[in-house]
Amino acid sequence: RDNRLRALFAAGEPVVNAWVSADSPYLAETLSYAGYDSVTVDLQHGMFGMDGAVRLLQAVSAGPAVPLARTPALDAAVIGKLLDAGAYGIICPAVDDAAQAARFVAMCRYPPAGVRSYGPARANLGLVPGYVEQADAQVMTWAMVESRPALADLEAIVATPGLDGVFVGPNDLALALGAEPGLAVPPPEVEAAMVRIAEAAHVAGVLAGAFASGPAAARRLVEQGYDFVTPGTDMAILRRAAAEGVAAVRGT
Ligand code: 3PY
Ligand code: MG
Repeated sequence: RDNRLRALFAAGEPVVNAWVSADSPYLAETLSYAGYDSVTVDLQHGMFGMDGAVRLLQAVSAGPAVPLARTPALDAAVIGKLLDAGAYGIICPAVDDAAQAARFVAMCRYPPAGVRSYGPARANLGLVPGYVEQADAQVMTWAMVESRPALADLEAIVATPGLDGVFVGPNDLALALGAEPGLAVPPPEVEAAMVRIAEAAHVAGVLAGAFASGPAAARRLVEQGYDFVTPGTDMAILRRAAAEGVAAVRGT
């Protein structure tokens, strides 16, 4: 299957992404059918390891959403395995400077453009023959900007050849700026940095993505020009719906 996200981004549509942190293929499959454009399997903070991530990527690809993964670190072995498991894009946490961004892009690309090792496994199944020829164009690369060094090197990071976009982690960015993480709407200094990040991305001709606490915060990011938004995690959705349901039953 082609990575439909590229066409959506080219059409200027805001792309809406779900975030999987629970080790449940059934839940991941349900999210894939729920209307999201993509579903990201989060190996950084999700409650599963690589074996779980493989099953979750399979579950996402059973439905219409594009399967993506967040690697726990800038690690060629982990990134290569997630791509071999069928991720159509990688979100890499804490990319702190342009040198790291370049290494990240190289880990997602086959030689001569990069250093990805041959062995596409599951990734091959829908694209035989021709996976290797197509992979570099299909796989999207998202470098997370969520630290002070990354803000300082922002213009160089967004200029990294082959980088598709930057992706803001508002909670780590809040910690980095001495502000409170986990708020419904990011504190003003974080929001100001996020506006600057989206502008820098667009000036360089790359995409701007971000995590958000929920739908209202994600909508606000779309209004600020963000191309790719994540309205909360699977567990945030469940917690919110559960609390609303209990309150409705109790009449509180
Ligand atoms: C952050 O907000 O720091 C993230 O990485 C989103 O999960
Ligand atoms: Mg983070």
